[in-house]
Amino acid sequence: MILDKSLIQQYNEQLAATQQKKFNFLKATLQDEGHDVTALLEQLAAFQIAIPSWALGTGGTRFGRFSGGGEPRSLEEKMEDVGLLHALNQSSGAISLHIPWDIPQNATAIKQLAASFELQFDAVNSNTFQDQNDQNYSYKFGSLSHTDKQVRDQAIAHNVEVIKHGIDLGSKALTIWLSDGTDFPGQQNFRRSFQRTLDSFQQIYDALPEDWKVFIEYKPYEPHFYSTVVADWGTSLLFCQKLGEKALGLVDLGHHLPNTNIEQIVSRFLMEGKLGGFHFNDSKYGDDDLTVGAMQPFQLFLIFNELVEGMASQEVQNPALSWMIDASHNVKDPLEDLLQSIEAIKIALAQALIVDRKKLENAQEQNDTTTAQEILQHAFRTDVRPLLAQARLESGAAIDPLAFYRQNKIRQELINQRGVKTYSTGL
Ligand code: PSV
Ligand code: MN
Ligand code: MN
Repeated sequence: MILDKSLIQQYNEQLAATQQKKFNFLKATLQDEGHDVTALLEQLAAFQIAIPSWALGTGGTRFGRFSGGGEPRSLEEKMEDVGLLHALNQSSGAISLHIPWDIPQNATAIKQLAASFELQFDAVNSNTFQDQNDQNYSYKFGSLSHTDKQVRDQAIAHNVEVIKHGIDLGSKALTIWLSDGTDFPGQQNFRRSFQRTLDSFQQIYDALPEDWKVFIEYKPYEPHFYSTVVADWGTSLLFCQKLGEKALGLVDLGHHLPNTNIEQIVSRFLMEGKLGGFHFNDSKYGDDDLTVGAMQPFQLFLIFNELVEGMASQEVQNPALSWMIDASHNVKDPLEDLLQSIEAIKIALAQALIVDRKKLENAQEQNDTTTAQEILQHAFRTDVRPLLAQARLESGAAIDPLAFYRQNKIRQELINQRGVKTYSTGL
């Protein structure tokens, strides 16, 4: 479905007066506090968050999938959905593919389609956590860490093939999430598993083009419940440091044990210049893959607070980051869910951008804990939504993308085109 941009314009005209009123008030408040509102609007408009191809359908649990209807049936339709999101908010200008769920049969045609939706290709993702019908060896007992060299070689070859697909599409990074691990004490030797994995990573690293990066994603448990080879940020960092400059850590917010201080992890990665990017989602218990900001918006703000502070600091030398959502579940329309996630990310970014850095640093130096806390909470409690809406309005997106989506019955339109019981590839 291709969105007629004049519909967005007409819609915005209806909301323009109310938006103006809300924005003027916020603008004046922020200016009084010393902020450059034009610069803020530019930063917000420029901020793009990639959409994973597997988030466009329902999913998110191992126990069943309940299609909401009109799910994309092919890579082309997945791109169409991301194009739709991008037209609605001008903030989702990239798609991240998972191979082999999304094998591009004709890279030139796929690239042309992407260009027609103004989309780029974000990191490509390999998959050695499932067996495919045509493969020779099983990943039941691991892939890149496997005891059998033939299995490791097969998994390495898959990653190299994923890099090739990425090169054809203009991607610049490979994300490896390695599910390898054990379920019972004694099942494997921790040190040897690490060393075998390092050797496999090294071979994949050596196949990276000059201008590429590899992101090493960590996760404490699931699918394995006793140990995971890349279980935490320390292990990810260790691999990255051993591999070299192109290897960077990837923080998936759901991949931490409850109450982990993720913002401090972000700060440590940045300090070492080893932060590659994010998989945004939210959770209450584990890797719940819920809508970003649905559970812990303050934590999200604190993460962005570290990012904004770190990336602006002369002391930090970290490459540009890759931003992505990694969320999917059964109960909401995936496109509505993604619109909510993008909004939550941008709210956190905007709030982090209006933290009074000088005052905060001063309060920290003076050990004035109350003032430091007040400064952060003041930013977090500021309703920045009119700023986001203004950035959208000025970039040709809908003032309220979710309301527009509902009002124009876009899901119904997708169901009419694709059918009621369609399932996209993914988990
Ligand atoms: C694993 O839980 C993960 O977060 C990895 O990023 C995968 O690539 C993705 O989910 C999809 O399964
Ligand atoms: Mn992830
Ligand atoms: Mn995950």
